[in-house]
Amino acid sequence: MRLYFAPGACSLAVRIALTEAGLPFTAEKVDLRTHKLADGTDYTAINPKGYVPLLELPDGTRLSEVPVLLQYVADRVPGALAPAYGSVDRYRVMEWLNFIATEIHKQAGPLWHPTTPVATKEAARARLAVRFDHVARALAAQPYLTGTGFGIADAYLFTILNWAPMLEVDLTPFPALVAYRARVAARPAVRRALAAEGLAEDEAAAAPAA
Ligand SMILES: N[C@@H](CCC(=O)N[C@@H](CS)C(=O)NCC(=O)O)C(=O)O
Repeated sequence: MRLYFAPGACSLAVRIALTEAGLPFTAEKVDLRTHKLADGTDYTAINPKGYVPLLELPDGTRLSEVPVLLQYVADRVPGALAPAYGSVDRYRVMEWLNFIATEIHKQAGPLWHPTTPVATKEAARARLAVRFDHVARALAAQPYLTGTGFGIADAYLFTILNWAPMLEVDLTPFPALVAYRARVAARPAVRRALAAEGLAEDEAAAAPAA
């Protein structure tokens, strides 16, 4: 498999899942400012959407969208990172993936852009705080989103939480989230994934991630 990524962007979630699963893959860095690969190849010819992540399967099939790629990876190693497809527990994972994608990841979008008005940024931070409160309540009762075991929803949430310092989003009102971020960052596979993208454990994203 080949993962198209930008350091610290949401593609990190897929790298974490691949690394946790112990699956072999190569990684191709995309410059999100120019939408080119290191050799000058036009990335939009590979992924017309222009954004990362993209996962190229061994047969050349190309898949995109973080929640889909995470589930593809999880299903390569049944039971390790997500419950079986079709089970209620799996729908719970999908519920979290959708929540993270639409209510957290995309709510953070305006915070990446220097041209976003201050009032719009403050409104986005306030909306994020409401969503973080929901997540923090779940994590106050258990170490990971769906219970005692790390899963693909955690790979995604951790990746987005890692942007907090860069986006000037204050997590300190949510001690359960601060503890969770440290807990996930300490996992050996997560440390390897961060190191592979040149990120220290507490370093925020280096790439625009709208
Ligand atoms: N819906 C997409 C969103 C992906 C996305 O927002 N990617 C950002 C990085 S986190 C990106 O590549 N932005 C640059 C661009 O849109 O050109 C997914 O789930 O994969």
